[in-house]
Amino acid sequence: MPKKVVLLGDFGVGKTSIGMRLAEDRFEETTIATLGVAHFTCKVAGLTPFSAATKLEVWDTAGQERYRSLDSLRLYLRRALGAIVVVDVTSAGSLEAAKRVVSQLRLDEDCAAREDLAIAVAYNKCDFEARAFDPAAVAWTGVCAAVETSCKTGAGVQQLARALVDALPADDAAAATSNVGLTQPGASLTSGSDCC
Ligand SMILES: Nc1nc2c(ncn2[C@@H]2O[C@H](COP(=O)(O)OP(=O)(O)OP(=O)(O)O)[C@@H](O)[C@H]2O)c(=O)[nH]1
Ligand SMILES: [Mg+2]
Repeated sequence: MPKKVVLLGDFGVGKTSIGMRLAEDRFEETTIATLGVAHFTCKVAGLTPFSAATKLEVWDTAGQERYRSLDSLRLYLRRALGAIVVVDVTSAGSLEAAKRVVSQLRLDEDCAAREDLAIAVAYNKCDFEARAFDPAAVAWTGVCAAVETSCKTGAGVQQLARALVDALPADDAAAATSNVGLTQPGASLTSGSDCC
């Protein structure tokens, strides 16, 4: 069974582009803002020589917080074992948004993330020379990896995913049912399509 990983981060930071790189190893200069939820599937081996390739189901949603209620965030996170929080290195606002997301995942019981959810940060668009902040000076707690990535060149994207794979908690039966009570009957997030 594929392991569920969710993409999170401000709008336009490159969440869909990371999914596209992981699943299809391609990049589009022009993308359409995501509405609803889409899925990418891919296989990623961990960083250690002996880690087996892991099939991931990468969930992608809109970055605009106004499109996302707490209920939809709970549904989005349901059964997720890992999260990739994406920051755009040219946008200080996207760093603030990512900080908020990470603390919500770690501290906010209402958002229903697993306590052992593995979180990796992507400092995306690192092909741009102009930086809004110095990624090396940013401190994170509860994050397994923070990697500079460029979906345009492909740099760092596999490395980020491989570090996350190594940190994913076991996909046990308890985890599969841990958030079941949070599902609302008839509620659905899916208006996007499976991409691959
Ligand atoms: N130069 C450069 N452009 C990028 C990179 N990643 C994404 N982009 C561009 O940034 C724009 C937004 O990318 P998306 O992947 O759609 O961003 P998103 O986070 O999914 O956006 P929402 O769905 O609106 O939240 C597109 O024009 C991409 O081509 C990157 O690493 N480098
Ligand atoms: Mg998108």
